[in-house]
Amino acid sequence: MKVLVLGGDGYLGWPTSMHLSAHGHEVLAVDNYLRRRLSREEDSEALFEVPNLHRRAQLWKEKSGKSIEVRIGDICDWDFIAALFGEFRPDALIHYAEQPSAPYSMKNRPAAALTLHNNLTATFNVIQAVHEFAPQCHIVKLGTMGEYGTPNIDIEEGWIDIEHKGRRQKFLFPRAAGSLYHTTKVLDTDLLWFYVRTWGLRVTDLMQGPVYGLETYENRGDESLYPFFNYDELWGTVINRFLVQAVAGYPLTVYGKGGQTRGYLDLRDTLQCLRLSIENPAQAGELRIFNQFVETFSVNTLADMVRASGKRLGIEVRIDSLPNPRKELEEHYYNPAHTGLLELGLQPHRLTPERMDEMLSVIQRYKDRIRTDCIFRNVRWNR
Ligand code: NAD
Ligand code: USQ
Repeated sequence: MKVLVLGGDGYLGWPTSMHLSAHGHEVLAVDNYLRRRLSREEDSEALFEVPNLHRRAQLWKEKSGKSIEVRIGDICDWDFIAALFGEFRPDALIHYAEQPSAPYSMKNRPAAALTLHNNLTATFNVIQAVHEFAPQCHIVKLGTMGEYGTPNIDIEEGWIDIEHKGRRQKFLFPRAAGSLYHTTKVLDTDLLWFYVRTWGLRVTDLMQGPVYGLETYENRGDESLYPFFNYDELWGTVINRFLVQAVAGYPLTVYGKGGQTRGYLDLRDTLQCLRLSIENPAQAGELRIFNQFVETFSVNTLADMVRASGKRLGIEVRIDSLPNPRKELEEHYYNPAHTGLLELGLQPHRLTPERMDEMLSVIQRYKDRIRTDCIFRNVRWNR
């Protein structure tokens, strides 16, 4: 298939581009380096430098013999995205190209405005470009489990049947996001649903939980092909952060009571989920929603798992309980369904002690590069 990967330089986008290329798809990776720019501006750069996207594609070609095409540009710019679709008529596109950090979106008004404008305009332009240039193209959009929040009932995969005063209808599952970033994902889903109903687009919206890891089958042992790896408060996700904190001898930053529970997945499973989604497309006029995670953990459990891994590797890991900078439930019910991707063939990788030790060992190689000043900056939701 011809696949457009929007956000192809990102933590998920670059490994996805290689994975699809390895599986015989023709990939065009697009990015405007927004993530690199913002992390530089915030003085919160990744654990190690990575080559630019053109250079990455060259390195991949040398390793695999396969080509990934690259374009640098902003998908919020209509002329750019229109030219892109004029040149490359995709069978499917993966839309990763958003500002993905909840803390960044809550930092101050300009960061909130950037998040709102970038994420919604990007999704709007993708919808318009597909409608105008490639109406059969399957849009695979990254949403987030955080769209649902933490309701006191089981979370279904996107939809819920409601019976009200003797009549029934299927509705989008109620959403209650916990940050402005997460709210942009709710709004994206509404935009997609509107245009699915109106124009008959084919869309898969993937409600993904926090991802962990660095190595995939395509980059294993080859550091030049690693994705960038953030561990700071703004851009790092919790497991990746805890691994780096453990190596740095920095007490693990558990926010509040630590009972916050989320659905997590290995980077390698993100790649499988994306490939399975594009190889088994949604129907025209369908908004298909999958909950994309493998296992649920509380923050406390994750901290204990990292401490146990440290012990096996001879690292003493301390755990700290910090006043929670976020506004979220710290003890709650959490039971989301997640069967759709398993039914498509997902073979999950679990967060075993071996996997934890393997990741911790990789991070140990970069111990000297860790900057402890960006680990906790206390971006507060109630500022
Ligand atoms: P990322 O920031 O590393 O990747 C996003 C990429 O998109 C970046 O390289 C960025 O420069 C690019 N981008 C942003 N706006 C753009 C624009 N207007 N034009 C062109 N390129 C643009 O983030 P990620 O962690 O790889 O996440 C990818 C997607 O998956 C995001 O939409 C995120 O919300 C979602 N997601 C991520 C996780 C996770 O744990 N990493 C979990 C759930 C959902
Ligand atoms: N947490 C801590 N200590 C930390 C960091 C986080 O206790 O040092 C807690 C948070 O308070 C939260 C949980 O760990 O309860 C997860 O936090 P996170 O930073 O890993 O995840 P989040 O901010 O929700 O965002 C990440 C990605 C985002 C994606 C989301 C999926 O950055 O792009 O959408 O995970 S989900 O969480 O399911 O909405």
